[in-house]
Amino acid sequence: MKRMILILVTVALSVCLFACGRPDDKAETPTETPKEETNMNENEPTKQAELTVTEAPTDTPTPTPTEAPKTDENGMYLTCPTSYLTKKEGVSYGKFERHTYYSYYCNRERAYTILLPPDYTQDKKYPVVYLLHGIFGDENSFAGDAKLPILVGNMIAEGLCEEFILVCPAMYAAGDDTAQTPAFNAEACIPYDRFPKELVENLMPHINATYSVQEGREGTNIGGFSMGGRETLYTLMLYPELFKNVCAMAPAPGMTPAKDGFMEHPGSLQEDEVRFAEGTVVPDTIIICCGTRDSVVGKFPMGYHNLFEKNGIKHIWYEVPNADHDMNTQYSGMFNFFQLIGK
Ligand code: FER
Repeated sequence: MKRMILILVTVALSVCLFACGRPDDKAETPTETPKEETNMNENEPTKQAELTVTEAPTDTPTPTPTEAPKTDENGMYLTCPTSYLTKKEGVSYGKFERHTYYSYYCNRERAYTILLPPDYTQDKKYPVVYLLHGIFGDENSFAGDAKLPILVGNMIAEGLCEEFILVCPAMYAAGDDTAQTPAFNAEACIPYDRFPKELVENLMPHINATYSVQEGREGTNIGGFSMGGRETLYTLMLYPELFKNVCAMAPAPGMTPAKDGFMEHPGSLQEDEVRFAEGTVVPDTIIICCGTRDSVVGKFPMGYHNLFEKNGIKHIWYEVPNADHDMNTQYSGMFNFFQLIGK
């Protein structure tokens, strides 16, 4: 028996040492495409394992599972409580479906995935969240994350947000069938910058016509991660009056002129253009967040925050402690963002 316990303790210690002792290989800016670094298929187990779990020191009482997580002065949860990412008995969870719609802007069928509320019914009108993936991703990027329906299901079940429809488009809106070429150059960014128009003129009307949607600003929200965060901000600047809530998680550089280790960005807008004309109806809440040690977009998200502040765009900025360009940042952002839906 003793031997058994010894073996168990040794195995547990080894696992812990291995997990904790992984070299921090993301401390430097990658020189290649960030595909591997950024974990575009967000359900990769290693990233899930990196979710911050705050352990109580041994000399304090064990916290109850419902212990309130840390919020900042704006009420933002710095990390997503792990309990929301765990399946619970008695809670129903939705399943992503994949569908297509016709784009008159791109002259072809384009795909999206959609997560309907577990008890979806035509008798209700639901708010919609459009969620934009990272660079080189597609409509499957978020749908491939098994934890996302769990997060949404738990938040709805606990009354943290209203039931809503989550739509995950494919952003790369090339005007022809051009295959997506992994490249960091101005030309390869153009199809991403075509997405706001594609969303508003083609995808939104399709979603409104196909599902039981609370149409208009009150029911329309947009968020995204990295390249999706950048295009979220660009969509906000082009169509501020269309959205109730906006959340840019670790937004990539390039909406304004910038240069990083990947490329030089001419800027979809000049810094002076990042402002709203007086009287413009703007979203109730705009969140920008980023991990404190993001090794892909670095301090560019903070740069957007500074620019917004300088140009008088009201928003919330916060940093996710110890998070890289990873799921900690995304779940934290989504946890705060989704709480605004329907409120
Ligand atoms: C860049 C840095 C990061 C960039 C894009 C990214 C197009 C996107 C990263 C991601 O989506 O994870 O300079 O330019």
